[in-house]
Amino acid sequence: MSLLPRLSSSLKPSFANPIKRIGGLRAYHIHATPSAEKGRTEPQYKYKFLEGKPTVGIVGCPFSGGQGRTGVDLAPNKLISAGLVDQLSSLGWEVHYNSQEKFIDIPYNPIPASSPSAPETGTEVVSDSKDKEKKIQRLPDEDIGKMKKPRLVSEVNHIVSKEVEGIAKRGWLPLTLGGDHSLALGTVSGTKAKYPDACLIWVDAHADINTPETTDSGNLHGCPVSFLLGLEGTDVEPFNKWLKPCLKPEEIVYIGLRDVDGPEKEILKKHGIKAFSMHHVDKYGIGKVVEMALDHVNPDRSKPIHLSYDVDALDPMVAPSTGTPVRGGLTFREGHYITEALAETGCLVSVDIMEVNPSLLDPGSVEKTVAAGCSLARASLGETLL
Ligand SMILES: [Mn+2]
Repeated sequence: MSLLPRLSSSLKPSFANPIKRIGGLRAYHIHATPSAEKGRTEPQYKYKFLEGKPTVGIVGCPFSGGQGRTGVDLAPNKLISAGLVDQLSSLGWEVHYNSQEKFIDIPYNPIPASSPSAPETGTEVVSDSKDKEKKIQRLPDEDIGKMKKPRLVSEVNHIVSKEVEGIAKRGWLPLTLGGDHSLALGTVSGTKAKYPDACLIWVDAHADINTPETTDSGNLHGCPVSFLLGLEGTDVEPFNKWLKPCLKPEEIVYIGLRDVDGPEKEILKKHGIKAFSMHHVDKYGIGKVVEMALDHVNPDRSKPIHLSYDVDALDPMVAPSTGTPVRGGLTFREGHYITEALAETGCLVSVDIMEVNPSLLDPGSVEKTVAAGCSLARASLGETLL
C-alpha cells in the first residue's frame, strides 16, 4: 500500500516545489490559495489571533509510536488524499502542507512499521534533501519504567513542537494531522510557545492524563496531558530535556469523556480539572456543554484556543476506524457542533485531528472515519451548514 496520496490535478506539486526523494520516501510541498471560483476568498469568521492572510500550515505526522496498533501513521496521507487541502482553500484559507520529510531522520526506527520501506534496526543509508548520503544509526528504544518507546515519542514530539511553534509564529494556524494522541505533547507545547495564555479544549473518549507511574499499558498516547501539566512522575528523561510543563489545570477542559481510568479520575479531582463527560452531554445538550466549557477556560472569549480532537470522542458508528473505540460517544452533529462553535469564537489558533486509523476496518468504515476527520477540520476552519 502506497504511503503517498493520490493528488488531484490542482494539487500536483509545482516546479517550484518539486518532489524530492528522501530515504525512499518522496517528500513534497503543496501550496493552495483561495480563489472565488473555488469558493470563498476568505474564511467565514475572523480568526482574531492570526496575522496576515488567513493561512493554515498542515503538519502531517505519520506516527503510531504512542500506542500499540500500526496504521494510525497512515492517517495524514489519507486525509490529504481525501482532498483536505483543496477543501480548506475553498473555505478561503491559504494552505501549506509539507509531507513527512521532517520525520525521516529520527534515529529510533521512526518510519511507520506499516510502510513498505520501514527499515530494519541497524545502519541505513538515507539521502537528505541535497541528495548527500548520510548514515543514520537505528537505535534500540527500550522501555523506561513502564513507558513504551519513550525516546521515539520524545524525539518525534520535539520536532512536532518546533514545527507547530514555527507555523504559529508566522501568524498561521497549525493543523496537525496525527498520528496517535501522544503527539499533543508536541502540538500543545508548540502552540504555548507562541501563545502562553492559550487554553486547551480536549475532545476525547479518554482523559489521556495518566502519568508514567499510573499508566497500565505504558502507551504514551494515554499520558500527554500529565506531561503538559507537569504532574508528579513526568519530570523524566528523555522528555525533560526539551518539554517543560506549559499548562495549568484551569486552562484545560474536556468534552466527551466516557472511559477514564481510576487513577485518572483521582488526578482530575485532585487538580480540579473541568471535564464534561457524555453524561453531561446527555444532561445539558452539546450547546450548553460547549458554552460551559468555554466559560470555564475562556470566560471573556479573549484567549487563544488550542483544540485537540481525538476522533474516538465520536461514537464508533460515526468514526469506527480508530484504535480505542468506546461506545456511547458523540453523534455526528454533536461532534461537529463543538468545532463550529469554537470556530465562531474566532479564538482558535491551533487544531489537532488525531487517532484516525485507516487500516483497522473495512473500506467503508475507513472512508467514513477519514471523511469525519476532514469534516471536523473544515468545521474548525469555518465551514458552516448555511
Ligand atoms: Mn486521545
